[in-house]
Amino acid sequence: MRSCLPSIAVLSILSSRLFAGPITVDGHWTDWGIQPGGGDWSSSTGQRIFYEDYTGSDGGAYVGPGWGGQYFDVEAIYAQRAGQDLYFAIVTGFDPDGVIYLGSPYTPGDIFLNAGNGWNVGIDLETGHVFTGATSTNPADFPASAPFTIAGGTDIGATALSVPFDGSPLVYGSGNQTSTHFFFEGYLDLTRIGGADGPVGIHWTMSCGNDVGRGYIGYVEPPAVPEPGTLGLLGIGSLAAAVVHRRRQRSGRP
Ligand SMILES: [Ca+2]
Ligand SMILES: [Ca+2]
Ligand SMILES: [Ca+2]
Repeated sequence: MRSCLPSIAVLSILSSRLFAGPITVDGHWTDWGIQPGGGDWSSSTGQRIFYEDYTGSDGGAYVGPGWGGQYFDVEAIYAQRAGQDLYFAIVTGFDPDGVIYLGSPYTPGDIFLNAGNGWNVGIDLETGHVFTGATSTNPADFPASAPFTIAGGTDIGATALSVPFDGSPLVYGSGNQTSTHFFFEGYLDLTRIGGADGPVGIHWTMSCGNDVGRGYIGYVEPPAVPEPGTLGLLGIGSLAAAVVHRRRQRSGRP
């Protein structure tokens, strides 16, 4: 017979997944509380772990370590973490469908994580598949912006990822080129890659490596959620202690 109540195990899984209720991997940045018009891409949910926004209007300007202005600008990376639950988001002026610049094509890289052993966890930007022990390619022009794309590793299956391929950029402000942005958003259960009790890095760049985004989020203790079974035991425990205390009082013992 099916029980009407889910088991404790199911409840604890649900509670660990529900901690970040405000974040939905849907390609929209409103749940992060991002206010691009505020000027510094700050967020009210999670942490902005990388910020380097080129704000000029020159399409060929220096973004560091290369050039290309807003078309190549990696602007901000966000993360929200509780224990092994990691949400992340990237804002960039680089179109994930690719950019043709001065007649040359440029393509977006995959997302890489460093869970304490180097940038060896890759998330395929197109499929969302996660690779452990990932090897990688370098960007063509600025190898220091590596890693670029996943070259090999163990495919452990897909995770939630939203990238606006064939999509419209999110636009705010005056509508000129500096107001055009693309928003990537994803989630990973870190236990799938062996877990991480220390900081986790998030990295992204494009085929030339003209700009790169990289930031770290530390371990954040997940909120304590008492399980119904534990509550019951605590109640019984307090009752037993009270009984013992009263007996001791009556017998005059300490
Ligand atoms: Ca969202
Ligand atoms: Ca910018
Ligand atoms: Ca930048």
